[in-house]
Amino acid sequence: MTKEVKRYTITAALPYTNGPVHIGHLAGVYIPSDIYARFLRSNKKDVVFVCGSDEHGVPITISAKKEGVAPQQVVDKYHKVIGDAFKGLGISFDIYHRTSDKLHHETASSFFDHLHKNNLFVEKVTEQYFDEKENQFLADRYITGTCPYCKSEEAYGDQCEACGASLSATDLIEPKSALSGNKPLMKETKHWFLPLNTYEAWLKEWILEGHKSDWKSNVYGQCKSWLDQGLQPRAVTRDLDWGIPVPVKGAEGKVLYVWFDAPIGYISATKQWAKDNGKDWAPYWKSEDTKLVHFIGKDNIVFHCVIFPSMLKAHGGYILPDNVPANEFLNLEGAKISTSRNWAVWLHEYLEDFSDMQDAMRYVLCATAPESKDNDFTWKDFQTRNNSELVGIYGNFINRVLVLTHKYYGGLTPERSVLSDDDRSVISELKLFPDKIAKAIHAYRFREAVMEVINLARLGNKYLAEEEPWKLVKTDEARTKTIMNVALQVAANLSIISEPFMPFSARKLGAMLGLGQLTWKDAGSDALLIQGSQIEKAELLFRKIEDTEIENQLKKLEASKLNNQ
Ligand code: B3M
Ligand code: ZN
Repeated sequence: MTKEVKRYTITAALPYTNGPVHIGHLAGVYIPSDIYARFLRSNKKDVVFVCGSDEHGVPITISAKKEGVAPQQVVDKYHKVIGDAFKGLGISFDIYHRTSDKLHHETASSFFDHLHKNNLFVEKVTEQYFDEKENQFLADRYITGTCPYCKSEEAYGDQCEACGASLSATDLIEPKSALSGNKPLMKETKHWFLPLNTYEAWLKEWILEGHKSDWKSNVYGQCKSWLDQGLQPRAVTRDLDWGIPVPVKGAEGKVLYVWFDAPIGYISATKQWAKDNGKDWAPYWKSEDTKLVHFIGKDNIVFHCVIFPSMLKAHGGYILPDNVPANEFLNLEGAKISTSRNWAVWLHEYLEDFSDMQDAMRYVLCATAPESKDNDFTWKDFQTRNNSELVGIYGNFINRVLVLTHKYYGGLTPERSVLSDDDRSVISELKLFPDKIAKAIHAYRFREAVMEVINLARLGNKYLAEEEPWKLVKTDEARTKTIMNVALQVAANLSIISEPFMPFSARKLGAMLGLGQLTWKDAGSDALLIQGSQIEKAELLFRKIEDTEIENQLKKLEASKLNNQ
């Protein structure tokens, strides 16, 4: 018996603030999570949608060293760039927090302290790679080498980004320091370990039995291969001077491992949001009638399905994620997106170059999302989908309906008289769309869901093409009015069901139709627009993308390829 859900806590992976976000992040995490949050809000659910900047971790200290500035300056810069870019694309977080914030330090520190005080860590003195020249221990990201699994020469000490394998530094072949380039030596240091092995049996029960049918196969498969290999204790502290100090006497110079503190960032973000909005944060993380969903990319699966749940289980009193619908990777023009090689479409740059086309990117990245396997973004396909689907189908339908309503009736919704069989079949098909889309969204199949929006616009176009009101307007006024009334109801429905996916054009369409704030329960109705209601002048919902605009983008990519050779 499925439990009643009273509220939803939706988390989106916290982007590292050592660079801007790109279309791969959007397709993998931020667009699906935003669609899910907007859809639930449209259904009047109690939702908190949290994200924030992931400001610790070694990549940031590497960027700071490269730029010759303090890590705080690096994170301040990109926290703003990323936060502004998300706003620009309509990613509707209830809060976009940050892990360098005091409240997060307190939250993560007391979380660690609780586990430590209850002896839930294993303390171990181990040998770690140490860079003599830099006189510092090397955290995982400061060690590069060859991946033992896929032989990629750019693997890091904690993870291989090429094949997603989670690594320990000692797994690397021919390790070298990312600071000095020298071969590191081994030196003793004490760290605190989360004994994942003690949670292995429980994780197998909770995931491999409990989520066999509702977690996506790419997620379930990665969890299974991880659990089948057996879990080892995992260090949750590091020898670093940037991060959250380990709250234990004698642990000076050590900080919480970034992947220990970052997921707790979801909790501290919720706390801040609750404080800002006079709410109690606890039910969103502690009540069994809360549905917790983590939106992430596939390289974060082990942290969100194995490590963070083990931390929550160890701590006690927290709920566990109901689902972790991770997406696979998006490639760009046939190559892996790479921050270091600047092979990416950066969100903040897209918003500058296509300032009026937020929904086009939202639509295309949703329609081509790597939901079950890696996918490829090409600028040509982006132009084609925008021009043929958004402009050619959806925009064209809306424009025809509004132009004809103004031409025939001065922009007033005409009355409807006797319905024909065709009218009835359109109206009965219309009623099915909200549930079809809802079902797909609840199953995290956003590609399928957004195609139904286009299918409703297709239905509208087909109806107009078959009924040809322009041929009847002089001879059969009552019939023409009925056709235009039905077509207007289809347009009104599109303003509701498109909102989670394309909020900018949905708002514009709603305003043109003179509709108030409609919600999902209004969708499916064939009486959203009453007779005589004023329809505003038709404005284009979408514009065509010219070949020159695409050529410019491809030139930009080629230039970055040349700069990185
Ligand atoms: N900062 C994102 C990444 O691996 C990582 C997510 C943290 S979510 C708690 O790119
Ligand atoms: Zn690898």
